[in-house]
Amino acid sequence: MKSGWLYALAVAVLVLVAYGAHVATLDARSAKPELDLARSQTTSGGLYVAAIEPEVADVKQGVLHSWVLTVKTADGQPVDDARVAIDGGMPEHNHGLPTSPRMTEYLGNGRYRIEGVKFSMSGRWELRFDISAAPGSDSVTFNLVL
Ligand SMILES: [Cu+2]
Repeated sequence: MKSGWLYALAVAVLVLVAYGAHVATLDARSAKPELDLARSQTTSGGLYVAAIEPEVADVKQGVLHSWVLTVKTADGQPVDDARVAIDGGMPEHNHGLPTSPRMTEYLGNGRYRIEGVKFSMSGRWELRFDISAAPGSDSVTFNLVL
């Protein structure tokens, strides 16, 4: 009698383990790579560390707003005299930005004002910055979810 219970318990455990493995496999198959929403990123070539911050407390859909892009070298020195080009869009929808944001002002200490940003719909947006300064040209892409 006792061994019957042990047997039943062993079967139950095996079923649970098998089910868990099955679910884990399904999860691994359907899981997208974790979306990196960090507002500070190293540029793709490693030349700079760039950070973005909106100048408004709340980034709303359909409203023009400006951001501050901070550019530092990999060892933390502020980068001035950079040329900055902005691009972006919604990768899942195959469309770009509804406006043409521009860097309009150098604020000092590696900080650049980016004006004319607008997100016209909810979902995942990419904001890409091409940065050219004395150390070289490099780019960085940020993900934003609205
Ligand atoms: Cu879209």
